[in-house]
Amino acid sequence: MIWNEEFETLPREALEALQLKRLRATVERVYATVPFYKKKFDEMGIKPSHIKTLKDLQILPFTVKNDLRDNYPFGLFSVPMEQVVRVHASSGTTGKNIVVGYTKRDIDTWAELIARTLSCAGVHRGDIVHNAYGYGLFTGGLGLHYGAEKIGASVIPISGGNTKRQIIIMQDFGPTVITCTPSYALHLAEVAEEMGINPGKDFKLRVGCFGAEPWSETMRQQIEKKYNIDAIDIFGLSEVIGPGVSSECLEAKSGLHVFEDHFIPEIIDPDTGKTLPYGEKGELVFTSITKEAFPVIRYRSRDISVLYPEICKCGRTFVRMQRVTGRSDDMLIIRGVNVFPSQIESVLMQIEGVEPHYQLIVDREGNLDTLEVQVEVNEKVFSDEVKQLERLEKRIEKDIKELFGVTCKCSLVEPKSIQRSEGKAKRVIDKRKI
Ligand code: DLL
Repeated sequence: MIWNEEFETLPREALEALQLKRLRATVERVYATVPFYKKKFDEMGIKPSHIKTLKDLQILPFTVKNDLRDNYPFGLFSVPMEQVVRVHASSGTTGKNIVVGYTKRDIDTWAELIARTLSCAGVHRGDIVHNAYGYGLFTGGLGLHYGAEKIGASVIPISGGNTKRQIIIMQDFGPTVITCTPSYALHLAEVAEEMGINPGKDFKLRVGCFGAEPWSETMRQQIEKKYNIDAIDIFGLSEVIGPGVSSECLEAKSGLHVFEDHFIPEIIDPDTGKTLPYGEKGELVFTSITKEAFPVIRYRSRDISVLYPEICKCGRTFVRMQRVTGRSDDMLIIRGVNVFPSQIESVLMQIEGVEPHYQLIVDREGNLDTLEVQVEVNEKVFSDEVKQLERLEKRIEKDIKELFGVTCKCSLVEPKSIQRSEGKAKRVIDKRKI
């Protein structure tokens, strides 16, 4: 089912003409209203009038996560705050969040994009959507919410957590659609089974839209089998809009359609920054071409994928991206929360007696991610009583939870016990098999 036939099936030529018109308007807009872009363009001798074809996008500079941090909180907004009706935030590379904003029209655009996403999965009016993405600063909960309402579905805004209650509600309210991270879906199924409930028989679910973290074909099969549903991959990132950047379709389940009338995707070589042709693997870069409050020019997502242009059997003409297989930076996604090792480090380094030698061990127990923070302490602290050390561990766990919302186990270890590296320190040991 296609939500917006007019745009989602545009012939390539017409689509490209529309993209160029919108791109030029966006470039003019950021040059005129965002000092960061004006300065960057001026330094490179670029004027908005230089954008004459879509290929000219490649002369524009990249935008990276640090640019958002440097302009924290509202420095990259392209409209005065009076026109910003919503803000969301996501994790930056250090302790500070990065902040994004939306005008009323942006919120409408976003709802349209989620309506398309849900329609890709065959969701329609009359469906009941159990939305277990987190509500709040994270874009998942509210993002899905507005789009589900737009198509006329009934939304259960359950948010994340409180798993047993979620299961009771799923039994009683009979949702036909579930939206959450894929790992949480598996966890929910496991808890349901422990409660004597068979997720494949006792729920009315028909389909699920899963994203916000990497997952594999194997996980798809597990989810589909356990719940007896179709599992659809949905993708997005806060900096670009949130969920609603691309989605798989139910017909093909083969690659995610990028909503190209709103975002222009590129694949680049993460080392050289060179744009790569369709079919080659590299880092996804997005330029927004309709956003008002927070337009982004060539935003480097750090997500690794491939773009392929073959027209899909569902009839959508948009280019597809392969499911995201990894990242070109060290960002971890732990239970749906984005975490950089540098953020954890900034917490550790504020504590007296803690040494700058640490390791993050990420694993999956059952279907839930676990994080262990192993950190060295100096001789003096290490010779303290066990109770003292335990107190310090608890404090670090609490600080990390409060600052980033991630539950972890902290283990203080003996001085010089963490393996030293000769080159780049190996901070992360990711044992998850997804
Ligand atoms: O995770 C937006 C979202 C919410 C997408 C709900 C889908 C569903 P951020 O918190 O800014 O936004 O995190 C964005 O999450 O750069 C990817 O690394 C990862 N990611 C998102 N969707 C997928 C997916 C939301 N389907 C970062 N597969 C992105 C793999 C994903 N990784």
